[in-house]
Amino acid sequence: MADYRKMWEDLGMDVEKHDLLCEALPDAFGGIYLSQENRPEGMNYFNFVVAEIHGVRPAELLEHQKKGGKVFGTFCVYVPDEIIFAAGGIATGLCGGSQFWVPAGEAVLPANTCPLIKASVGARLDRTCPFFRIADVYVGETTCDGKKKAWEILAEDVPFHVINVPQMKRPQDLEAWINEVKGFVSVIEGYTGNKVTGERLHEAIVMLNNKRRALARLYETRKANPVPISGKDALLVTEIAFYDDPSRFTEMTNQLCREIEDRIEKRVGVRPEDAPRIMITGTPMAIPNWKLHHLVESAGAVVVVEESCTGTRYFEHLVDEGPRDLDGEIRAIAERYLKTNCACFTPNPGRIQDILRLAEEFKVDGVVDYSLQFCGLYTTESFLVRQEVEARGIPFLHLETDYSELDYEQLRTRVEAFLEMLRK
Ligand code: BJ8
Repeated sequence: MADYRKMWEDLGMDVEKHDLLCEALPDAFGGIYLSQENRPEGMNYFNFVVAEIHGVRPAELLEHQKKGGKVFGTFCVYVPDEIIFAAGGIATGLCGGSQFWVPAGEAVLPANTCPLIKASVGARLDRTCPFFRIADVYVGETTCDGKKKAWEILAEDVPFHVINVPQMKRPQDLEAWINEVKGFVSVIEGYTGNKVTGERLHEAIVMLNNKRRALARLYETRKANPVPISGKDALLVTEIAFYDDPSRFTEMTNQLCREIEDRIEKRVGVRPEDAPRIMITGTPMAIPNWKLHHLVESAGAVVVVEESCTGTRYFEHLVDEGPRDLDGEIRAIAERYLKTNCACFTPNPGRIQDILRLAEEFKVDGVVDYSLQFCGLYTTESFLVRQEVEARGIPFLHLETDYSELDYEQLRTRVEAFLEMLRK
């Protein structure tokens, strides 16, 4: 990584502690990613983004701020980024995916809190992540209890806005959600000092729809056999989508897709045709959480699809580009976002239908259901997911884990036994 020390110091970061994080990343990334064989050339851009993860993009965000722009840090795919971009702001994902930040989170949160929340709080309080330092305003949501309470702690340290996400999907919930999104427009206008016009919102809708289209195109290639790109690589692209410049990300992903589509024509794959095809469903995997994909793919299988917020939930469904007036656009945004099937909704049959549909479309041999430890929502929903998946004759494995490496060998044994069963 180039020398960004001065930038980090100016951001008030604990640079010495941050050095420890920077030292660990190249080895982890090298071992998990760069050691893969036959990777598409187009992954070089995404490798570069990781290599410069706390440098290039933070510098761009600071440049934006120097010109008077605001940066909004978000933690959930329910935050309508369109509105932030339409107001001349930049939205950037802040979810923590590293064990490095967990202890600082545990200093203020109960230990039995999900690691994503602990790492997110820890990254802020530890002052070891530039993204958490740069964001002018954090935008949280009311999806789970752990997050709701964590926001109150973070709000002592940084300006915070919480979006009220409904817990059901009845017509009255949609109307309440439309109002919430409308209120969000005013909040963002207040912070940026810019008006969200119908025209600017339309541009932002198209820009972010194009990002979704590029991701959908990437996932489409994973239906091929042999699979032309590893699950690890596809996951990395999706994780980077949360904080890269949206237009550049779309361009680089489309470029990667062109190469992979060419691979499909030439029947070039990253695994033999008989490698078990795995769907991973459940909680999101924030960068650098590559643990489960690495386990599954090191055991000779290939992850072909993720039904998660770092997967299909992030890009499925476009915002209707038809309406050109503000009210119509806000309604279209609210409708699109409410189609996301998070386990915070009750009931949540749409998620199970999605899993069954994706299992068929991607011809999966087995489903691995992944819950971050202490996530009551996804761990509880697992019971119904298992019932429906197994009723279709699809083998199912539920795993609950955190960000540490402590259970790695235990998980490996379970994953290998599951794959062994699929091969019989
Ligand atoms: S829409 S999945 S991004 S809330 S894993 S913090 S739910 S205890 S991340 Fe999520 Fe939005 Fe839903 Fe998606 Fe809580 Fe569970 Fe932790 Fe979670």
